Amino acid sequence: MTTADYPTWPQEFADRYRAAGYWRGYTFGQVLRERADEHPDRVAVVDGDRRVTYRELDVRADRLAAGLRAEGIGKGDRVVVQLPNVAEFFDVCFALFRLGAVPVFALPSHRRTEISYFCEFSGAAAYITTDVEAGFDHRGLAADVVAALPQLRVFIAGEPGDFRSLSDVDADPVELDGPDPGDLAFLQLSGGSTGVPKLIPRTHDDYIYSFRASNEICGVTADTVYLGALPIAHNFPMSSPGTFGVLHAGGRVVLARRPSPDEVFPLIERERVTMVAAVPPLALVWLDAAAAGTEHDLSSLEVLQVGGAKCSEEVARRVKPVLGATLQQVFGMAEGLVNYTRLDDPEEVILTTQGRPISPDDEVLVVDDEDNPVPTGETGHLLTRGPYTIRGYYRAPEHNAKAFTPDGFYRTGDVVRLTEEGNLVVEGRAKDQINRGGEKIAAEEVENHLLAHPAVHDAAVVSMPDDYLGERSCAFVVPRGTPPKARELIKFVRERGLAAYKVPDRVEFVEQFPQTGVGKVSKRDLREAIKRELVPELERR
Ligand code: OOB
Repeated sequence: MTTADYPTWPQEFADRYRAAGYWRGYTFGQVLRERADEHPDRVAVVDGDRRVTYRELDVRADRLAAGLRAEGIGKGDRVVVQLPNVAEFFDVCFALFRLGAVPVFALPSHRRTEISYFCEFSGAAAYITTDVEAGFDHRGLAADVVAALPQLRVFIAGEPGDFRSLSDVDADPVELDGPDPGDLAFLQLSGGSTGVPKLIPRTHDDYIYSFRASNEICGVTADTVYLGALPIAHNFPMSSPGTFGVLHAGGRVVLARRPSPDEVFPLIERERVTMVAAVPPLALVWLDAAAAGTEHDLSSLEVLQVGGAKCSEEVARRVKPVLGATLQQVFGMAEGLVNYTRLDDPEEVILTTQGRPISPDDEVLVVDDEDNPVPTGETGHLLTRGPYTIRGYYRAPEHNAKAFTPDGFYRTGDVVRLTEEGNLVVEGRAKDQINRGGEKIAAEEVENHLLAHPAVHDAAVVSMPDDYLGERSCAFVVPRGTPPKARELIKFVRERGLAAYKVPDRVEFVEQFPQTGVGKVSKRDLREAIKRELVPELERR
């Protein structure tokens, strides 16, 4: 693998980040070895009745790495990983990290279209997935994907069948020519605003820094018991400080298969969980369930992190009284920059802002449409650059030219305001994306799928307000001839093999789209139109 696949930090920045002690020159594989040597018998991961110690995880990672190598997977190879919240996720991650192979972290909700694209675009050597999860047969998905990509190796974390079971991939550890700390560790997915999801290249050095520094901010130590309730392959529960931060600190990761209170509350009680991360709608469900009265003792919970989408002040205010935990707002992105409210911030800061960056070297600019800085306190576009923010996406030079400024700032697409004390408040979004309760939908991606229907002349997907998720998606469609049934279009999109959260929540037929002054579709007018239509519906409830 060469860095020709993605732009990286200019030498002077890399030197500065090393000199400042952010990039410390060690890899994920080494982190696990050190923790296992320090306290081999401590429990690292709890998955149902399984308790995996640091030594067991370390040994399994070595054996799996050797086994995968014997299967022909080596340094620099991409491997699409789609696993639910199971202990094997960590075996796979650390095995691949030690090999220097590069996981591409898909989410369990991704379907044929997304998985095929990740495999194809990254040129993946293998796809590691599960058997049946949440009622969905991932083996069938794997069969579909491999039919078009016959060279792809498939491994299943679960019962064997047509494919090799991961548990059979096992060999005596061998000496490995592992990765360098500056090498690509894995590819994360961007929420995206374009036709296809972009892949985010993260290195060992930069990513390890992000969660080691997060640990300090979030008070993570060897005594932390972290509950993974969101899908653990997502950047938020992975590294803010997430499961990786907690393993770095020698703490304990507890996995929840589902995020509902009936699964999460008993786990908090049984494992004495101290910290958990949620998206706002999930936090709301937990708050409502706890407020309605629960037989479970949740008193061990010290910190509830809420992020991925804006947490309303109303929800924020309930956290302490209802759960007894401190709220931490987290405003981050898989491309890098993560902001936290600090645990000892004044209450108003915790309740009304999305916090401030991790690093003294995170550069944050708030600019107008011409990239000129706006006065403090005014709203503008957030640009950022720093020791754990990428300088470009993987294999996407054309997109990079737009998504980054010439001097390497990432255009986040978020519209923010900076308070006098230096905290960020997210005010909106300029990118063409819907944030459906933390799940990101690139409008263009869904529009392309709608346009594939013969009765669709044009399509524009926008957000519409929703009490529970914050936003849902609405597809405006200009039909070709007689409009199809909305139901039929929705079914059509679903059957194209798209993750369910991307399927439009509503379809509206129109004769033509409102236009902006320069003749582009005015999504702002479309958002207003659907909002107006929803007002009476919301009032009726
Ligand atoms: C996290 O990462 P992504 O990559 O799924 O999404 C990033 C985008 C941000 O650019 C912003 O638009 C939105 O999600 N967002 C928030 C937010 N946190 C993320 N918008 C408002 N308030 C917040 N607190 O979502 C992510 C990654 C790491 C940590 C936390 C979240």
